[in-house]
Amino acid sequence: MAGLPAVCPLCEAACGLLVELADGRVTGVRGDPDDPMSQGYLCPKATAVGDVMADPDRLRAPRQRQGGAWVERSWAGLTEEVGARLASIQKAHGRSSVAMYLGNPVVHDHGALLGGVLLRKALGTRHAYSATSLDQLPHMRVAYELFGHQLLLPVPDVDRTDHLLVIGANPLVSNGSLATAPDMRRRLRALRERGGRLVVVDPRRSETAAVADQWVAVRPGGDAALLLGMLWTLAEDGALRPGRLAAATEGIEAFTAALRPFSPERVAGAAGVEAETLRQLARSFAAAPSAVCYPRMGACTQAEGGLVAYLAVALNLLTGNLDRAGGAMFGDPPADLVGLGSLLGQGGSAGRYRSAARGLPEVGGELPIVTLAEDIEAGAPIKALICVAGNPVSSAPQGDRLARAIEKLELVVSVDLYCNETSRLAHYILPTAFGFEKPHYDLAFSALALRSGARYAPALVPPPAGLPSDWSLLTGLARGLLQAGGGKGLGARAALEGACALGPDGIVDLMLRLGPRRTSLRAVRAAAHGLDYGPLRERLPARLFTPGRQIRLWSPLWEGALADYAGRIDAPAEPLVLVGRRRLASNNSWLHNVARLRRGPDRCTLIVHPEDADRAGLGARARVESPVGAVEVPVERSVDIRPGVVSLPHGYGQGLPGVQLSVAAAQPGANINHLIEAARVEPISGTAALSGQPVRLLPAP
Ligand SMILES: Nc1nc2c(c(=O)[nH]1)N[C@H]1C(S)=C(S)[C@@H](COP(=O)(O)OP(=O)(O)OC[C@H]3O[C@@H](n4cnc5c(=O)[nH]c(N)nc54)[C@H](O)[C@@H]3O)O[C@H]1N2
Ligand SMILES: Nc1nc2c(c(=O)[nH]1)N[C@H]1C(S)=C(S)[C@@H](COP(=O)(O)OP(=O)(O)OC[C@H]3O[C@@H](n4cnc5c(=O)[nH]c(N)nc54)[C@H](O)[C@@H]3O)O[C@H]1N2
Ligand code: SF4
Ligand SMILES: [Mo]
Repeated sequence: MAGLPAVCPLCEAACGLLVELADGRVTGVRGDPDDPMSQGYLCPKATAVGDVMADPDRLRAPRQRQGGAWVERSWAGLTEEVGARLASIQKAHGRSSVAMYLGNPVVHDHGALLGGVLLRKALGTRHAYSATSLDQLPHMRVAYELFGHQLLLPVPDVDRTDHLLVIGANPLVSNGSLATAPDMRRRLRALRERGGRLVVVDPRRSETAAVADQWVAVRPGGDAALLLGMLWTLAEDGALRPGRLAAATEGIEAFTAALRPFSPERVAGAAGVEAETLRQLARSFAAAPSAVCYPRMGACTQAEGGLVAYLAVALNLLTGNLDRAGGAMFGDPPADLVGLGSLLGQGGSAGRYRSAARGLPEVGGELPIVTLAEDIEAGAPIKALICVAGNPVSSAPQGDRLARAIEKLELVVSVDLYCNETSRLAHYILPTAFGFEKPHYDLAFSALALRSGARYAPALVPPPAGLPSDWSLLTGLARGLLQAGGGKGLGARAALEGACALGPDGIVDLMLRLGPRRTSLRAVRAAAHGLDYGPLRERLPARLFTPGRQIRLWSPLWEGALADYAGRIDAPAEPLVLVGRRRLASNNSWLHNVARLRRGPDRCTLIVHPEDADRAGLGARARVESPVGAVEVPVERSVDIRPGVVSLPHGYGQGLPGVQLSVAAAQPGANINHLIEAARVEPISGTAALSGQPVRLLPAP
């Protein structure tokens, strides 16, 4: 089978594909062996791209809710109409009266990403939210504080390291996150074959922990304690040797002094890990020729997420493993969003304004999504919401409460493929092109890839019924808004018209020309399987965006955070807490309608240690209760989880009224976020503490 080169838009691995088409339909997909990154790898979800494109439940026309019923609309004049309604709300109630939420798939489409940023700029609203505050925001906050740019995120150099310490990531299922490295199984096998060591810190023996040299069953939320105990040990051993970057780092002494209260004996209880194990973890990390600590979802979407993200950078830095081969390196993208952002004076921001009810700070121009419902309830002047490729009613804590708050708004616009948990509440659903109907350039993930490279895949088929791309829809809404006198006016209009003259591909071309490789989109396109510029290189201190190009390891922020943590480290452990997990054959909330991925047994199960199951008298099903909700789910007994911890996947629960997902709703499962308290955030960035929710178990019929 030959097949046309394409890129899988579903996850960060961004595998190269070869796609076979017949009559405009996808009839076959396989991995592209000539793709320099993925080398022929693909996962079972790749076929789902074609399934979503052809899904009968996919919306093929825009629709408007009129008197409780959906009415199909034509595209003619529609973006002007919606833009004008947004403008009139802004004129009556101020620019921030229109809220905007950008969901995860926005980052997987350069047109959606650029169009989303432009629309957000045009709106000029302070009520901007995204999936970031359910995900990697702590890492971004740390990058901004230490390196001066919120997108300067270190990537674990998995292919060259001798020691990989994974904290709260499960790349064998997630296929890697903030690390574009397709086929993690092969890469981890290669690590061990060259004599390297894989250590996984996770309350559950995850699929990745199961192939590791060592599984450390940390207490949920105990990772900051674990890292502090490790750093304390190395300080005591005199083994903190930052090497080359010592001269470019401010505050090493103050940081080291601040470790004093956190001896392994002192932190062992909070970590839920023996003091001796903490010493061993520290010493084997420091002794390896190269080593990297890789903290992800489970490490940052928890009560101490900001500290964990910070301490992981500190561990890499102070053992000489930051910005070196086999350590934590910085991406080297030919189209460089980081460089461009700082050219525009946008390395990031924090605390310029705060959410109304709880006073959580803005980070990078966004407020935490957990504040949206409470701010609407508290009467903040939010009257409208535009939700782009996102499903916060499913993906954010207490989504049921968010749904009730959204129902109070005057105008809700969903830009989405489906009528799902969130878009069912909209006044307009504006569907777009998807998958191989859109061109692909990895603007975001090329900056997180283990190798420097560039790859462009053109659209392979036209979208059905003339659906617009996300780019043209979002820029159309921005134009409609500005023309009707809403938004930020002149400056935004000039930026929008300039960007529209180029188009998303033109912008990428310009970025490639201005970027470090001085290449062009034409050159990239000429290489059908992509250009490969090789492994990552040392970038510091030149790549730093801080004054004086210094890594700001120490500041009052961290001083305060560590002092606060010392004050609560001895708090008694909750008897039972909930953590999440992912499944290979799903993607957050939205691939549940693909029949091919739903074969086999119900996977929305609660993993419970037999001791906990017996104590609660559980049979086949359990009722899980938290202070904010309850769900009933099938029980899966397993010793592969720390006692006192239960695990439930996220993204389920499609059985809500009005959802039009026939496959998913037939076997909807339960939504974990109905149990998670929106009040629980990590204090540094306001990111939702999705993990570590206290719960109670009861037998269910
Ligand atoms: N409890 C718990 N909650 C979690 C997580 C967890 O681990 N546990 N994970 C969190 C994480 S990491 C994330 S990233 C978020 C994700 O949360 P969200 O970004 O809010 O939601 P998704 O589930 O990714 O839904 C994406 C939506 O985009 C639509 N879509 C897909 N492709 C396109 C496209 O090309 N164009 C348009 N216009 N729409 C498209 C889909 O139909 C779907 O409705 O969830 C978070 N929520
Ligand atoms: N198949 C599939 N792939 C996906 C997705 C998907 O939904 N399905 N979603 C994509 C997205 S948006 C993202 S952001 C990535 C995320 O990808 P990863 O960062 O790899 O995250 P997860 O797979 O959720 O794994 C998180 C792990 O953290 C553990 N954990 C929970 N709490 C704690 C804790 O307190 N401490 C520690 N140390 N561990 C803890 C959990 O048990 C779990 O094994 O995956 C992406 N890839
Ligand atoms: S790992 Fe699977 S879902 Fe992710 S990009 Fe590759 S084929 Fe697509
Ligand atoms: Mo994510």
